[in-house]
Amino acid sequence: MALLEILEYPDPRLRTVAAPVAKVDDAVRKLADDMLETMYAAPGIGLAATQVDVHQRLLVIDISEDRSDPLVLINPEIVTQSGTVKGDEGCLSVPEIYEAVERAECIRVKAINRAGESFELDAEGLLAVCIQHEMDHLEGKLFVDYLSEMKRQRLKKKLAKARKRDLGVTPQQAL
Ligand code: GNR
Ligand code: NI
Repeated sequence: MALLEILEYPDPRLRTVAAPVAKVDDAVRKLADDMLETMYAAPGIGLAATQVDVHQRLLVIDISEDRSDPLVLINPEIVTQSGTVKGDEGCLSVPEIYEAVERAECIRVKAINRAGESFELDAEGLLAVCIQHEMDHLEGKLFVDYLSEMKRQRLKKKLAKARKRDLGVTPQQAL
């Protein structure tokens, strides 16, 4: 297993639209395992292949308290959806930012599992939100895209400052 590097906003590679996985082979299973390890280490409750610069339609999720329920969704598609909910979201590619986003409340998703078998899953609550968040990544979309232009500009500045701070440079010096 291996830890993968997570791309951070505004990296243009996060805007790539992922291609369907043609065949679930050992390379795809290894990618899923590495993504799970990366997600657990981050820590996060979900991770899309796009975030580790692999542009294939694969995502991993584990919303369980004790991190014992890994889910691998390959070529996921929303079959039906209903209701709306608005809740705060965060993203490993947009560190330290949390904002409210509106999502479908209940979804039915069709996907392929790590054995290459097709399955359907009914989701609501945090799981439904997380699946929609991850599927957006596969379309090159980020939760900050749902915010107003003003909020997004403010957030970009905040992220740039945080990055300079993490490099040990004060914003004043960085000018
Ligand atoms: O770890 C994560 N937490 C989270 C919280 C609320 C809504 C969505 C998420 S997904 C996020 C991990 C991530 O960035 N996945 O792409
Ligand atoms: Ni994310």
